[in-house]
Amino acid sequence: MEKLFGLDSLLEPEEIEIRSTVRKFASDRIRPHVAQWFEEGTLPARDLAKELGSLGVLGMHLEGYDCAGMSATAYGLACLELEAVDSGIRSLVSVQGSLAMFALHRWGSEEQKQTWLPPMARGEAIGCFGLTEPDFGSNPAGMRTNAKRDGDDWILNGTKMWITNGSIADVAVVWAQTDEGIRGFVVPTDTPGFSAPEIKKKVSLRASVTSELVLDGVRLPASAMLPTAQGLRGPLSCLNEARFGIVFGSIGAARDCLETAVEYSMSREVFDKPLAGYQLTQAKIADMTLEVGKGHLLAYQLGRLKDSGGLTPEQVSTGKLNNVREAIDVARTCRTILGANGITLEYPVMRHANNLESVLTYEGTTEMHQLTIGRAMTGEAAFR
Ligand code: TGC
Ligand code: FAD
Repeated sequence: MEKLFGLDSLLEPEEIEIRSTVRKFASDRIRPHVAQWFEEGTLPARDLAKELGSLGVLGMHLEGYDCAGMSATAYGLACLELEAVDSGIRSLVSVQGSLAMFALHRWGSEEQKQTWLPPMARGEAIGCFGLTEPDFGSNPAGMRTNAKRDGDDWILNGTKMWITNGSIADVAVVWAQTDEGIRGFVVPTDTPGFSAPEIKKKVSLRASVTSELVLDGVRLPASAMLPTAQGLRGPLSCLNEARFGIVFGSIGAARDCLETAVEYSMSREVFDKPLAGYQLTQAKIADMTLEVGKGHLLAYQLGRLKDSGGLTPEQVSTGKLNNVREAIDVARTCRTILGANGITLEYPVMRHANNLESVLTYEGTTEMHQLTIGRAMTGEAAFR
């Protein structure tokens, strides 16, 4: 990849160093165990969160409150290296840093920030982000979860669905309808009336905790509301952050599949010579190399735009749509190169392919990003 695209020439030495540190952590600490976690449908999330906190990747691109204050590009590279091992690990980091911590950092009161951000940056407290509901995923504007005033307090009722980190979270950022439109609430998960049953039987993102959030008369003080977020703009601004991480992360998963398939093709003999020596195999490898290289270039360009403060939601949609769609295509093609071995957890390829099915859906489906790009190109909103 490097010899064809010269990608490192686009990075600062400090960014390359951060990438190496995260790559080493992911290879030493996560890769040896992740297939087993995936098979068992478990994740030692509490321990991992503390280690990821020590590494400095939780809320890595946020300033102050014990966050590392790194560039957006450096944060993207960390996501890339984590997702090269498993999308579930990148999800843990995305939801913590880009959704829950970003929501508090961007929209929270000083008290909310002081209470939650430092322990979250250290991985001592885990956060989740409740936007999606059973009947409202792509269209969160229709959400039914509501918050009603009772004196100075708020009472929350409703159900959130498909919430990453839900059952292990110490704090949930929950979005709800109020008389003033959609508002965000900071909900300590030990509040009476809050529960988070885990969703089982997943065949994708198995090394990740996914939960329902049930809010049954959850009473919160007035200070629990995020004071400056009003309307859908609040949660959607957080999605931009997490989608940005996915632009990089998905290409990490694709790179891992491609490296695995190239290595396998060189050692696997078919019809008396290595699989790598056949033109059909090389055509697959060449085409995938182009997509993985172009995906890196797109991610780096969006990183630079974000670092200069000029990244638009439409540009994030462009990266999320392209890189996830190409990554899943690469994963499936790599699976063909591995033959039957490709369907096992001995190799990471089908695990990545299955994970990428979730990544294709969450943080805005392919169709939502097509519609966003369509609107940017034509001026016509075709969501409804
Ligand atoms: P629309 O009328 O377009 O906009 C409403 C208000 O929001 C503003 N806005 C944005 N602001 C910041 N960033 C964005 N990307 C924004 N998009 C829109 C907009 O300017 C407006 O503001 P204002 O002040 O004028 O009110 O809203 P709509 O109802 O038509 O919806 C648009 C649509 C479909 C694009 C949006 O609803 C959408 O993105 N839907 C997809 C939902 C989604 O992605 N959910 C993700 C849930 S979280 C998750 O999946 C986590 S997975 C984590 C992991 O494990 O990694
Ligand atoms: P739907 O909205 O029902 O969509 C179904 C299909 O219809 C899709 O193909 C969609 O693109 C298509 N569609 C919808 N509207 C249109 C239209 N107007 N035109 C054409 N096609 C359309 N959410 C959170 O809030 N927090 C989390 O932490 C979180 N983590 C997740 C983790 C996992 C593993 C998964 C799988 C999901 C997670 N989600 C989370 C939820 C995720 O964001 C939603 O699943 C996603 O937004 C899609 O919503 P939906 O599943 O309800 O699909």
